Amino acid sequence: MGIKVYGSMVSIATLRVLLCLAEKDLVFELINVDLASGEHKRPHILARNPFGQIPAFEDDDIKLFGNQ
Ligand SMILES: N[C@@H](CCC(=O)N[C@@H](CS)C(=O)NCC(=O)O)C(=O)O
Repeated sequence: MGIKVYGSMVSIATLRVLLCLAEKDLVFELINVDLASGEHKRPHILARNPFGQIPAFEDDDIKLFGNQ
């Protein structure tokens, strides 16, 4: 339930999303994805972003992701 962002505080793309959510004063949960260990290429992230990149955004049934 609620807004979930799968990402990392060392990811500029993640920080862009978090900035927008903060500007709108929205409550969200950041689920850390460890880029250094390649976690973004593992199945639980690929299921949320088939390009294997972060961030991936979920708000109940709304699922968003980007790519290059
Ligand atoms: N246009 C995408 C870019 C996402 C992106 O480049 N994410 C980087 C981290 S900042 C990433 O996942 N890099 C790992 C990779 O490409 O394997 C977005 O804004 O969501």
